[in-house]
Amino acid sequence: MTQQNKAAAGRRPKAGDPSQAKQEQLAAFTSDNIPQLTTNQGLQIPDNHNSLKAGVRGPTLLEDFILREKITHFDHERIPERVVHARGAAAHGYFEVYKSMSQFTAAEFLQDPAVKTPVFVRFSTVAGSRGSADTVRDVRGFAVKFYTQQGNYDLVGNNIPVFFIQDAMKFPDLIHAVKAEPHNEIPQAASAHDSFWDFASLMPESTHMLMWAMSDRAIPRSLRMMEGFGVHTFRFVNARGESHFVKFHWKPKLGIHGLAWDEAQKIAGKDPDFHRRDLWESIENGNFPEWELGVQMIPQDKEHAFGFDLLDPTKLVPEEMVPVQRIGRMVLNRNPDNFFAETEQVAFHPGHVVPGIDFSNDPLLQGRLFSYTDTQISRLGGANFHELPINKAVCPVHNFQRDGMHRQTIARGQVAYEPHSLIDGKEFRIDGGSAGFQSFPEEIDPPKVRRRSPSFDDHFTQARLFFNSQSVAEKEHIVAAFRFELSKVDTPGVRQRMVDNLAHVDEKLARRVAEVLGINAPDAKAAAGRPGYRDHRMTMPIDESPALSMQDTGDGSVKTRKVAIVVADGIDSASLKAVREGIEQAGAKCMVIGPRLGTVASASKRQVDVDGTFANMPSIMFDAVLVPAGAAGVATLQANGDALHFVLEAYKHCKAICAIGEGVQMLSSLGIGSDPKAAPPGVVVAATPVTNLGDATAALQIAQDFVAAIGKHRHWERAVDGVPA
Ligand code: HDE
Repeated sequence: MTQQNKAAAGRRPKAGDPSQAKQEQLAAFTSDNIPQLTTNQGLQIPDNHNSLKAGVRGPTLLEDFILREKITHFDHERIPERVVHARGAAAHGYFEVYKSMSQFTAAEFLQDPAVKTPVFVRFSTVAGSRGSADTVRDVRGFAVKFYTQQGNYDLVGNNIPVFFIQDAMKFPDLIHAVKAEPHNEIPQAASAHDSFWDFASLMPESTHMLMWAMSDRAIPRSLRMMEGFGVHTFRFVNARGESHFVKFHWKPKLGIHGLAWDEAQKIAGKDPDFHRRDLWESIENGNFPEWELGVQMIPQDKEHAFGFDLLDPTKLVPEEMVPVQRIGRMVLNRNPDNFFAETEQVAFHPGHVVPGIDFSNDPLLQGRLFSYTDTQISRLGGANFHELPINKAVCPVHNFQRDGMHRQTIARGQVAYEPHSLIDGKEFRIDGGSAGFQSFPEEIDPPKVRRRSPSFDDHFTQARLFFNSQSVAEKEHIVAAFRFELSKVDTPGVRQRMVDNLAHVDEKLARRVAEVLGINAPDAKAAAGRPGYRDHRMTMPIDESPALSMQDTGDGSVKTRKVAIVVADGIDSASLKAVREGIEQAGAKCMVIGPRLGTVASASKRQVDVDGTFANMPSIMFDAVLVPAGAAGVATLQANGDALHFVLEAYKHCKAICAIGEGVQMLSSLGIGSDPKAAPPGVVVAATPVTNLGDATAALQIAQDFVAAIGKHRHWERAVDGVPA
């Protein structure tokens, strides 16, 4: 680790010590030296409650410079929100490489496993405004800023590996179509409206990305449980100037998991901060989210070996064709101290690269290289946004750029130009040798054209590959998502055009989507006759790519999963104890949910603390539900509509459910199969209260079965169409 890196890492508060900032604040306020309120000039303020008036009942005086300063500052507190990715949450952490990548890249932060490079990561939704809900159906931004000794490197990616469009020229159109419609600003943070599907149906190149956006990838269970992708093809360049094309991946340790769509919509109302709260709390609790950085590397001379174009951002490189090598890991271990100063003011840019990482000619990436600095200038108020603490490089920065709004640096001396000789009489030179960033000297000598490469003309093969690679349940969710979205489109012609396009992905998919939309059966030929349609089919050597499915990802761990224990007066608390312990030992968090806050009295007159109510902590806040034993308690629960809804809704959302003793009757009364030998997938039934089993091993077994069921995330194979929750 270099000295500077050590210093940078050392400056940061101890990882996982959430109380540090609070303690510092508390210390300041409890010492004898309580900080005085002052104006921004440092003038002590004697009274922060009353403005200066002509008499106690008289008008406020313009003279009140203290009031004026305070109100003026308040009036200017807001800055423009990001034009896309406005809603986000972020965290600090570090990245470390497993072994030197010098064979492929000269990037210094990818050389030494002993170096911990500080990172700041911002996750976001794309379409919604800053105050919109977290769990909407949308792509998630996954932007990582590495504070390296060679300058800041930003990997500004998404949780979906392809994009809607192939050329930056279409980006403003895409965003205008997907954001709320301009005449009435409806709907907020949703793609389910006419203008988005109008555009998408007229841009068949978006079909592959639409398949991903309609999958559960677009409604993640947690920001900690999603993949990240650099999307474009980049280059690694080593010290000898040799280049490999590279695709970047972030692989989450916890696997890739989604919500149920009904659940996602309900959470958007009940807890719009669901994802940012989850990220914040897991870091506060020391459960640091972790990803591995993966790369797919393709030698320069294999550029044309794939049947699709590596420069086309609507295509991915299947992992079965080029394996992902995991080269390092990233851990997020510190929450920001101040949302505005860090999460809001952070300025990412795909053009923030370091020596050894370079661009490809992907026309979408090329456009991005312009956009990001440009947008920061209006969003952050000028050209000096790189001086904000969160954006500042940790290595020395030296150039002759000067002045501008809010300049922090005080540049000294007479010389603000280059070349120069006035400083010490010698000529100042920039090292023109091999040091610093060198663009890969790709040979280019083409004519100027405003055209799309014909190698970008296949719009459906990879959409089909994605669909073919999904599990049965995942396919069902995609059908349901298309149905939902298109049913929100008022214009039948748009619905028709979209299903006609889908017929080129999968005939059955298109037919099933069309069935509920009050339109004609999909017409592949009609789609093929429309402008924008291209189907220059490329040969893919594979029909399926298992790596594209979310099923069975992660290590089955239940760490940080949330389990609700439903209670009422008369519950058998003893029956709970061993099972609860087993769940908590496995790393899940249990919360007791009842009809009211405070306590309920167990059958043996013990007071059981209640953490939340059926109303304020509904089942959608949990991954699993435990119904304990106790005849009186279960009878009370069965008479409570909210409690019944709680369990049934969790069942409908395919969550793990465990019932013990009389709790099993509650399942039966809800129509949930409760025969221990033939319980539905993910339902663990112990007809005898654990306490009566007289055997700790039996309790342990129930806990283990329940933990295993929670570890599978959701039991999507469960038949729940008829469940009325
Ligand atoms: Fe962005 N994008 N983008 N984008 N993007 C922005 O920059 C843009 C694209 C992505 O957490 C903006 O600072 C253009 C692809 C993320 O702060 C803006 C094009 C991918 C974030 C912008 C694209 C992304 C942004 C808005 C097509 C995945 C949030 C605010 C040529 C690889 C970063 C800002 C954060 C943000 C422009 C396409 C990812 C306007 C012109 C493809 C994760 O500059």
